[in-house]
Amino acid sequence: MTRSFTLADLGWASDFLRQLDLQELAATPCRIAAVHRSRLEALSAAGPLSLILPPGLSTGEIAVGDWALADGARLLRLLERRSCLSRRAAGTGAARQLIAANVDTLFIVTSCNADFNPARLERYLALARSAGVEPVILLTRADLVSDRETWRERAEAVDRRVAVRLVDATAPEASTTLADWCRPGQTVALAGSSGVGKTTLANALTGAGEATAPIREDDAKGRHTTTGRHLHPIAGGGWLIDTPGMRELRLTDAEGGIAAVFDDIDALARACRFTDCSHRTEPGCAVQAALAEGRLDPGRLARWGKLRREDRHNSETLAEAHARDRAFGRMVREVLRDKTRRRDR
Ligand SMILES: Nc1nc2c(ncn2[C@@H]2O[C@H](COP(=O)(O)OP(=O)(O)O)[C@@H](O)[C@H]2O)c(=O)[nH]1
Ligand SMILES: [Mg+2]
Repeated sequence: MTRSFTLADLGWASDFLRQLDLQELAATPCRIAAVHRSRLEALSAAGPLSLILPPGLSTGEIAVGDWALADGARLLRLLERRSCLSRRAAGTGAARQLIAANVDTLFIVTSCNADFNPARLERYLALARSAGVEPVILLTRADLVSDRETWRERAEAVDRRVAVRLVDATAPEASTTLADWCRPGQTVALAGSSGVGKTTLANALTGAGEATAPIREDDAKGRHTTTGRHLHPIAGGGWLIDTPGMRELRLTDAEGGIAAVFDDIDALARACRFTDCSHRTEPGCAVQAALAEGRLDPGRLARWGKLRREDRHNSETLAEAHARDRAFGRMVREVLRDKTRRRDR
C-alpha cells in the first residue's frame, strides 16, 4: 500500500522553497525517509524515490528528515536544515553523527516515578534548544499515580516555558494528547531513558508495530544490514523519526542550548564585573550575589555548572581531535611529497 502525500504533508515550507534558484525549480523536492549504506529512500509529491548519491556526498552527511532536490533517481543537493539533532559518535572518533533533520518537536519522555530527574530533563532541554527543536515534556505512567497535579507541577518547575503533558502511553487516547504537535507537515521525535514508554508512544502515533519494524537492505556483499532510523507517517498527519541512540547523549557544542535553558543564570553571569568570572570568589559576581540573597537555587546553579563543564570538555576534545586529524593529513601529504620526489629523481 503506497500512500501519497503533498509537499505540505511532507513538511515542505517557505524556508526550503526560498533556497531554490531558478533552474532548481524544475527539480523534484523530496524528503529523506531512510539512509542506507549507499542508497537513500525519499518521499516526494509524486511518490517514493530511491536515490543515488552524487560524487562528493556521503550518506554520513545526510539525515532522515532532510529535504533534498532530485532529478529522477539522482540526488542533486541537500537543502539547508531548519533543525538538526546530532550527537558525538560513539567511541573516540570526533565526527558528529546526524540523528534527524528538520524535526519540529522533541518529546522528552519521562515517567511519574523514580525516572523523573530535573538534571536529566535540563540536559535534554539543552539538547533540543541547541538543535533548534521545540521541546515538550511528556510524563508517562500518569495512570499509575494519584497525585497527577504534583507531578505536573514538578515538571513545569523545570522550565516554565515548556509544555508539559501527562499520559498513559498504553491507552488509545495517548495520541490525542500529542495531536497538537502532530498536524500534517509536522515532524516529531522521542527522547528519554529506557523503559519510559517511547516505543509504546511511537506505536500509538504510527499504528502498532510499524515504528519498531526494522528496515532490511541487501548490501553489495549480500549481507543484511538493519538501519533503524526512518520517517514514519503518523496516523492523523505528521511524521515521527525514531531516534535510537538518543539515550547516551553527551552534550557537545551545546553552549547556546544550555544558556537558553538556564537563561536566568546566563543573564546573571553576563552582569558580573569580570567577563571571565568563574562565579566562585571574584568580586562583583552577580551569580554569587543572587545566591546570597536567595534569588538563585544552589542546586540549579550546580546543575548549570555541571552541564557547562561537560559541554566544554566534550567540545574541547572534539577540537583536539580535529587538530590531530589536521596533523595526520599534513603527515600524509609530506610522505606523499617525499615519495614523489624520490620517484622523480
Ligand atoms: N501503565 C503504563 N505502562 C506504561 C506506560 N508507558 C509505558 N508503559 C509500559 O512500560 C514498558 C516499557 O515501555 P516501552 O515503550 O518499551 O519503553 P521505551 O524503552 O521507552 O521504548 C512497557 O511494558 C509499557 O507497556 C504508561 O503510561 N502507563
Ligand atoms: Mg523502546
